Amino acid sequence: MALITSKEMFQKAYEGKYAVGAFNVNNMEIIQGIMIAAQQEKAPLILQVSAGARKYASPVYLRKLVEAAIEDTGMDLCLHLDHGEDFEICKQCVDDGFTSVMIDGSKHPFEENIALTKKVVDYAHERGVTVEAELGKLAGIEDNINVDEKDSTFTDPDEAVEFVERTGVDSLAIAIGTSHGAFKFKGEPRLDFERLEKISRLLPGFPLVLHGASTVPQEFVELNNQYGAQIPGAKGVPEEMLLESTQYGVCKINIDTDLRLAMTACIRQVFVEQPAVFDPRKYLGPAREAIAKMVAHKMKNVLNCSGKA
Ligand code: PH4
Ligand code: ZN
Repeated sequence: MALITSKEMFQKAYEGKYAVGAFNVNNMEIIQGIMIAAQQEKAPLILQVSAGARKYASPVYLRKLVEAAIEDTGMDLCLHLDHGEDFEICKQCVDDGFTSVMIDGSKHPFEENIALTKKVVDYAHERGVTVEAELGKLAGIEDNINVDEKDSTFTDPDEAVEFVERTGVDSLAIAIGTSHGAFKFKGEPRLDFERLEKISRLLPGFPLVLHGASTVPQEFVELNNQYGAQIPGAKGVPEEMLLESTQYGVCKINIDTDLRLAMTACIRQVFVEQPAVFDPRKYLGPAREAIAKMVAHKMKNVLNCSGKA
């Protein structure tokens, strides 16, 4: 039982044509819910901490909770920094014992993104830590988007090859139409599979990453709205599209919004149906159970990674 890098996980996922779920964690109940599912499904697992989560909880708490999860379950897992925006935060996480970091230089011009990513790769690899980078800008495919707009936003396949070669990065987050949050598509959900297919063909054996990959389960959107939330029209990536992406080198699928939706829906339900309850365990407990059930469903039916740990 230990913290492990993503290296071997991704090799196996690539060959087996499945994806490892990378779940964002912000507190104990979220971690526990995910661990229940991963244990039950015997699934490989990445727990990821964003810069915002790290700031909210203070760097030490989430790391210690993840250590507790490993000790409690005896499972191996990868602890990953999500969207590190500069060298400093990546360095801190490497020094703190994270086994994987993301340097997100996607907002910088190509050459600057390469230089920043390479600096992080050099530091992390010397210390046995794997690195994810990002190329392209996450955005949904609007109905009226034209080819030029798509080319300026989404990941360019030839640039992806050059980027990987020049940085030595271990995995690459690509933009093909997914986006963060609960409102991913105005019209019908669409991903640029042609682009994905080309990137994966040009980078054989190389693991790709999908950010913004929550499915936004309608049962939780409805439950939230039924109990007072105002999130009409929330829409995510259809499960079958995520499953299809695993056929084209996508080895890591990021999920955060779905955890938030499930947790909040359950808490809202308890607050409305049991107004006398004010013991946090009485509303965080059901939220943790809902997360466990939802994550197990994803591992089995969407990521196709049950039994692969
Ligand atoms: N992420 C999650 C980013 C969370 O600052 P923050 O803690 O809000 O950052 O990287 C994803 O790709 C999640 O995608 P999703 O929104 O579709 O779940
Ligand atoms: Zn992301």
